[in-house]
Amino acid sequence: MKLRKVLANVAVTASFVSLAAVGAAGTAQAAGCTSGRLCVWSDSDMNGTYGAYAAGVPVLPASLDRKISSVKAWQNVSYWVFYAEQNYVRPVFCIGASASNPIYLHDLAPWGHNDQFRSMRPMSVATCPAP
Ligand SMILES: [Ca+2]
Repeated sequence: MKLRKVLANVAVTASFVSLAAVGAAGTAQAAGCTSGRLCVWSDSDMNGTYGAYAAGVPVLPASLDRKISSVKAWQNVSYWVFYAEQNYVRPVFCIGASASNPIYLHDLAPWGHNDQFRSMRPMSVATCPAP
């Protein structure tokens, strides 16, 4: 129940902050952030090392392992679940996005998840596993 409430708050916040989503620094890097992908950055505000994924990542590259600070979910059809351990162990956060509602989280620190994630994957159902 607690996790579902976080999701609702993420959706509201994301639609609010998306007005300022495309900063000058992140625009070029986000060019590869195409429909259906989850995009992540090592720094806040879509800066630093960048990765875009269309499928699950059981082991993040060293440049992003426990370094992700901002994320974008664009036109995903499912929820992306983030884990505090490799190989999808210990789910701690998830975000949902639709074609009409891209989600930008400029800074994971306020959510208590900065530099935490070690693996992540899309879930086919619109629910998040219990942490
Ligand atoms: Ca970071």
